Amino acid sequence: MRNINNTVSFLPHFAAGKITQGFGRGSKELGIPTANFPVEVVQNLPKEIDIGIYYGYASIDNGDVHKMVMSIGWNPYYHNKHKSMETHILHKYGRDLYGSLLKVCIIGYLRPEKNFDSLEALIAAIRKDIEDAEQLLESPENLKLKNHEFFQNSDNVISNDQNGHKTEMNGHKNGLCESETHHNGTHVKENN
Ligand code: ADP
Ligand code: RBF
Ligand code: MG
Repeated sequence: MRNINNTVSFLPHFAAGKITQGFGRGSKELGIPTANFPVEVVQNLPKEIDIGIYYGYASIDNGDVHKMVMSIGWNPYYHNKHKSMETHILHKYGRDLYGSLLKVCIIGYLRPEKNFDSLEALIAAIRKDIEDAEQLLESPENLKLKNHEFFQNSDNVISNDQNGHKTEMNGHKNGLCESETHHNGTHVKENN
């Protein structure tokens, strides 16, 4: 049984890693490029954060912070075998970003991941996610996270969010960032 309330209590969640190659379907087939995190970052996601579609903010190589939508899951439409975290940044870069450092702050849950009868239906659903995210990310409470120190620091980052989660990032190892999440005093060690 899904418990989205539990997921939401683990947000916002901060994650970072170098962008890896996905299946090349995002931009070609859908017109919506999605930057993929390495498997290690996916494995570091607290298990309480359920699969589904999320919104938040993202930056590339510590540059400007933009709105984003993210799919966490198995892409049932494509029958993927591996769980993925795919970020579509609401900004036109006009170039490939493979190997760049992607930082995300996952703020809220939009909807469960679904299967669709057609590619058109999947694209329409993602367009609606983007519209919803555009609006939600204008709220003063969410805009505070756009200016979070997580996005401002270029190396060691220790951040505490309003739910008492603490994310420590100790530089980059093999292109990845170490991260630890502390939740209500419980120490959750995540392996890299
Ligand atoms: P892949 O299957 O390799 O992830 P996609 O077709 O999904 O390929 O395209 C994603 C790639 O497009 C990203 O890895 C990044 O290099 C590039 N890209 C350019 N603009 C964006 C953007 N606004 N959001 C996400 N990725 C982008
Ligand atoms: N894939 C699905 O199979 N079902 C979904 O409901 C779904 N929703 C998505 C929502 C967003 C905002 C994004 C960025 C992607 C979503 N995807 C979904 C993933 C999509 O299938 C994926 O980006 C492509 O397969 C390219 O890897
Ligand atoms: Mg992709």
